[in-house]
Amino acid sequence: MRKDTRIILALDETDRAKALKVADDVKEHIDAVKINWPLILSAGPEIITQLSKMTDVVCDLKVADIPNTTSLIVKGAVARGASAVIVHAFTGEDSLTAAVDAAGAAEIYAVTEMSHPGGTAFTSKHAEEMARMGVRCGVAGFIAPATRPERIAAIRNVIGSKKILSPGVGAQGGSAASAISAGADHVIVGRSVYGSPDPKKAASEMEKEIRSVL
Ligand code: OMP
Repeated sequence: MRKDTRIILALDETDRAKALKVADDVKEHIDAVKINWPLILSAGPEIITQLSKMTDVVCDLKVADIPNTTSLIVKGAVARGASAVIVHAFTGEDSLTAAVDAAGAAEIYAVTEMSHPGGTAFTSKHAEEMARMGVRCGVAGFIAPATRPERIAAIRNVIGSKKILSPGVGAQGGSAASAISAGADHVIVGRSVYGSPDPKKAASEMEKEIRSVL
């Protein structure tokens, strides 16, 4: 995935035509598109291939399964054109290793704690431990919350030069500039771009905000 604007668009739009239009409108302001179940369930998995012709596609399937099933899911996403797949780290070393092996040249990003308030209830307490395990398993990077920039810094402390993608900016209350300043490589942003009356302008403004702290 390129590292230019530092923005990954979370395309949780459920109207296929609108999703493709938003992606096309903002493509010069983003480094990749991240798609999750809402778009895959409404548009079908071929949307992965279609978007991959426009930009890098991160498949946010948040895989949390046994190694064999994890491997089948990751292979399926990569075969359709995904450049990266997001999996949960709490499943442990065997499942994470299976994901990395199945991805081949594609990247695996592991979630150690989620950005919503519930993310502090259980997994946050073990996030650094899970991040160290992820480094051992060879993941490309981690998902860390823009809603709690101090947690981005904590994860950065234990992962060296691995990448951090940070969701939770805009609609969830986090700031893109704070996330990047805390050590994120990219922010993940959804509603405040695709739900804006002018997605291109919203993405361009976020790009400027990020450039101001680089
Ligand atoms: P907005 O809140 O609309 O900007 O969207 C955020 C996107 O990031 C959604 O697609 C979420 O599923 C995703 N996400 C989080 O919000 N929090 C997390 O902790 C992890 C993710 C993710 O893995 O992408």
